[in-house]
Amino acid sequence: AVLIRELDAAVEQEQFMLLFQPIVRLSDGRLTGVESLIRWNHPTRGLVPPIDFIPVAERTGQIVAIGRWALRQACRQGAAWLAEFPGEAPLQVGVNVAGPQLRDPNLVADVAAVLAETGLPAGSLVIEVTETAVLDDEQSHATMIALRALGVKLALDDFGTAASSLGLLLTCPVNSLKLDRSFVESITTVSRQAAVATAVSQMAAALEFGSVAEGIETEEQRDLLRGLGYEYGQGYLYSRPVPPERISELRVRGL
Ligand code: G
Ligand code: G
Ligand code: MN
Ligand code: NA
Repeated sequence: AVLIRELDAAVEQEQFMLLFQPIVRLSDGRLTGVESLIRWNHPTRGLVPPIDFIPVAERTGQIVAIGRWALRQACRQGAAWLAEFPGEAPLQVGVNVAGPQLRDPNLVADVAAVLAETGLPAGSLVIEVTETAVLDDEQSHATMIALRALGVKLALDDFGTAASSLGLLLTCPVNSLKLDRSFVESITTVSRQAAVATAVSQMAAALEFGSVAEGIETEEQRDLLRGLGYEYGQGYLYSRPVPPERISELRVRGL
């Protein structure tokens, strides 16, 4: 297990790095955005995957400091791409924000400060929150409203996996839903998965949320999800999470 003081050292010494996974428009396969995904480059253990330290950091509260680093780094990178590809539609940059971060009273001020510091337009930042983080929590709701007021976009991540009620969608101020990859995994063979994916797509459209399908690994899954009306997609079919230079290369190649 990860030690708390190791994580403190990691924050202090900036032992983290961000990878970026492409998000594409399903109708034409164009790159429209990225999701930033943190990695911990531990001095002796090597690359530690998020599953081995994010849950710990959420329990200890260290996720707030880690998340602040990730937010700044992602916005810096987003601004760098803007400067690198001035004529093109700006990439949407997704940043995962965990429950304790959303409940941090400084989050909105931090986001505003980072946008001002990096020059990334607020509309290029997409904050990804989970159902669990926003459920039944007035403070989180107020925070999301304040983020929207800054012009930042919000996405409901891992949609369909938490014990959320559909009523959440009536009040949750998000711009888009990200269908969890567990519903995509067997979508071409398990008709019940396809039924759920269909219902989510129709509901997203009716409620005027954008829709993103996660975990697309095959062309069959892509074709099916595109047919169901999913606007955007993400998954190994397109690309694994990659270093920022690889995203630049994709842009150079006209994706
Ligand atoms: O990249 P990977 O599949 O290993 O990510 C696993 C999980 O770690 C993701 O579901 C994501 O929610 C979480 N995660 C990745 N990067 C960040 C980050 O920068 N901040 C937070 N809070 N969670 C992250
Ligand atoms: O929970 P969140 O959506 O933030 O997590 C994204 C995670 O999903 C990342 O860790 C990423 O590596 C992983 N991921 C992205 N695309 C695929 C995929 O096509 N298949 C699988 N199995 N995992 C994926
Ligand atoms: Mn995510
Ligand atoms: Na997800």
